[in-house]
Amino acid sequence: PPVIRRADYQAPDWLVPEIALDFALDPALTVVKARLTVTRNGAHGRPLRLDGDGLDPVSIAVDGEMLADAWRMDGPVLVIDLPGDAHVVETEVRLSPETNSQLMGLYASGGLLCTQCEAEGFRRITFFPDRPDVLSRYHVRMAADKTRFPVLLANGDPVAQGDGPDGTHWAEWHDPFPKPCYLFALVAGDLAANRDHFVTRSGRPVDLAIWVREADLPKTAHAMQALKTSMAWDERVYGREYDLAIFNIVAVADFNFGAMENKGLNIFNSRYILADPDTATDADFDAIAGVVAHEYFHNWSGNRVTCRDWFQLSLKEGFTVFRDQGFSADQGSPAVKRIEDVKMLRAAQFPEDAGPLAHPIRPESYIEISNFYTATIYNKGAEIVRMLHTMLGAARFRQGSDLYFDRHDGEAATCEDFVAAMEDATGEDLAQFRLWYGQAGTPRIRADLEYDAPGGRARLLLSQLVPPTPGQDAKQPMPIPLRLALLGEPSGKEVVAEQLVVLKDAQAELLFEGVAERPVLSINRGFSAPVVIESNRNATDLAFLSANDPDPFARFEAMQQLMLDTLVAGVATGQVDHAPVVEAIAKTLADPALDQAFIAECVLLPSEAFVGDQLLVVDPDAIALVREGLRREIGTQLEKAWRGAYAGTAANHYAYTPPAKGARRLRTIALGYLAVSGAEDADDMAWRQYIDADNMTDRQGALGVLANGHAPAREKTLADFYKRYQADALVLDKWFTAQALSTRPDTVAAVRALAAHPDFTLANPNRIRSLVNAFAVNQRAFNDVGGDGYRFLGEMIVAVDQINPQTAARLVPPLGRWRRFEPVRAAMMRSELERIVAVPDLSRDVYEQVSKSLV
Ligand code: HT7
Ligand code: ZN
Repeated sequence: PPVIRRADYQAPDWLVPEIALDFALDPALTVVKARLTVTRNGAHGRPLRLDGDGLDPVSIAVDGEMLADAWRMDGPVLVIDLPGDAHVVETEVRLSPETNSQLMGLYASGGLLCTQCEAEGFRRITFFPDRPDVLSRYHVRMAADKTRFPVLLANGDPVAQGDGPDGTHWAEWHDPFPKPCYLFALVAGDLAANRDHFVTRSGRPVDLAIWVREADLPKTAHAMQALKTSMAWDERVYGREYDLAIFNIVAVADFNFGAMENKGLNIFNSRYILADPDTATDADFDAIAGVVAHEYFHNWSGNRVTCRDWFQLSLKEGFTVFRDQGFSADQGSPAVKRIEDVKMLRAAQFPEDAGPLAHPIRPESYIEISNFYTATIYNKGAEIVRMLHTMLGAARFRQGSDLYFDRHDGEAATCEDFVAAMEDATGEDLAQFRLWYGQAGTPRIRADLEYDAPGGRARLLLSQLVPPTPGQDAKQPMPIPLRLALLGEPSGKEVVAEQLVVLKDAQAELLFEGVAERPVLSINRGFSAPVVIESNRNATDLAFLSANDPDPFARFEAMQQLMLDTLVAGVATGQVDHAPVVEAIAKTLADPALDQAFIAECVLLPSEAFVGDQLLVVDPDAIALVREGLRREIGTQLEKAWRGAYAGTAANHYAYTPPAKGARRLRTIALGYLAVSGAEDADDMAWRQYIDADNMTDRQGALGVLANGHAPAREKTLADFYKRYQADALVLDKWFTAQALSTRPDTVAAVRALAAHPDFTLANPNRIRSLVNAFAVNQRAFNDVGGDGYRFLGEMIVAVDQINPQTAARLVPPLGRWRRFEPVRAAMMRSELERIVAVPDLSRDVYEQVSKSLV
């Protein structure tokens, strides 16, 4: 398959300032007529090339004349020779939404018809220059059966509607904002709306509606509240107002991603809209608010200012993730939110950056752009924007973002435009900072502190190394903003106050005078740079920081590092010194100044996968043995404290407030430690928690704990859960996931059996993710030494690829980590990849991921 390169970018040959679309909608056969006003862009003689994917032109006309022979197909592309500089081109195509299992373009989901166009789905709907730098004004007419599709929605504002022949009706929508075709959307279906209202700060009224199946209306209140809060937040923090009279959101059950920011008509995976306490966990509620905010914020960072080409994807996604992270931090505990975001980065992005699929946040090439909706583009992209924010400060960053939005409003921009706006608005020299956009790999920072007690001097030696990644052997030093301080031990006071040090060179030395007490280094506070820190801090230093660092992130981090050092040493030597970790956890649990949500984050051990990421050669059995051993010690030695925490977090009734959420999280963690300690009543406690729960968080927590064990309560709970929630697809997903994540040795067999369960289907991406993606992150089960986990995933990749290549391709990375594993597993993983790549008619999506993983 052809490779698309950033360096080959050329401005479009033809622009399309206006497009009128006419849809005769029917799930079996939809007729799409398009009328494009095209203008030649510059002086050239090249023909008009309109992208298509699976389209057959029924008719083509230019300036009202049917064309017989002045067009041709170049593969999927429609090529038309045009004599003048401006023409009207009309095409007609036929689609079959109900057989569109890829969920790109126009497709059917649960009786609805809906679209997904980002990145390149519009070419599956009509012939068009499907690239983000062609911006058009859209006028859309839809007609459909009135009984089956009483609601007809598209971007922008409704302008007319009426009844047609044979029980049909029609509606017309007009979007006054020029937009790239990836932001086009329509929805037709039998939907009900939760309606609300927002008045912008300049006094413009906006009608808000969240469209769902009638029965789901009671589950939309949280999303609506999140939408209104996001709208106000973007006005307050970024000065950005909404710009249309209507903002519609539609929830659909079958969706490849989380949601889509189509102008004025966001389409969501229903899991990021529907919530009530009985069916959604606290994490679900938080994710809903975060995704609703994310899509809303795209109205400026993505829609008003869009991307010039898909290499600039992080321009909108990294920036928008940074914006949604800020929003979520402001809704609850900023410290806990930061910890969650960093955990996510480490779980998803660090391994990507260290593996065969590593790429910079602005990639140089791709085969299939859908493969680049990655943790690197999104989450590392957000970290890079965050570093700008840290280095410039909030006020100057805001000057930069104001200039960026004003300068590029209505345009398709680049990452370079973003950095240039930050530079021009603030006068900061960001020349070296630009390296963050082009260099892949997670920098490793060495930070060693030396103390000369008699002289009262401390010396901090810093160095950085950006590791080689595919296609990038040698790297240049990047600017690394490190918020750091020195804490005096034992007083806990800052003997050197916090400062922002930007490490620009490969090495640097910092000297501190007048240090009267032994200093302990607190570094990368707030995770100010997305790097790995290695330092000469020992277990005593880390334990001290975990109890005293005033920066909450650094405090959490010290505990994580202490645990990690203990586990890594345990894997290497077979000897585990449990005491420092147990003691540090005991102190944290007993600290009355800490809130429960924060304690919960601190007392959890790093995942088995994250421990593996620290090792040169991963042996999952050795890691599991050492980690389980430490968990058991923590459970047993602190049994009384866990019982206290469990009792202290018992709620009388459900509330969705930060303290109540923190209590629920700590409660299930305490239950998990009691279970692993072998406490006799732990299974009963879990069953009681499950059956007495008035919310899904407690219920799912108990189910997760029981799913790991062999108690009779396990089967009883799984059966009860299934019976209660069988009819609710989003909750049934949790039932599949709980089993896929089990630490039991028979999990591979159980997962295989679940894949044959009548409720399992490859047609629904949520269901695939709930079982297969969940299983693939279960380090123990997936890497079962028999190799059947790898075989199962390989079979799934091949099967899903026939139906939905994007979803299949997202299953590949766990196998792509083969080089990191011990030789027996590495060979089995590699041969699974080889088996997949040999399958005939593989999609571009899977081919790219598998072939790159084998190199
Ligand atoms: N911008 C949206 C990306 C998206 C997407 C990408 C590939 C295939 C399907 C998709 N659905 C949505 C989502 C976002 O980042 O807001
Ligand atoms: Zn996004």
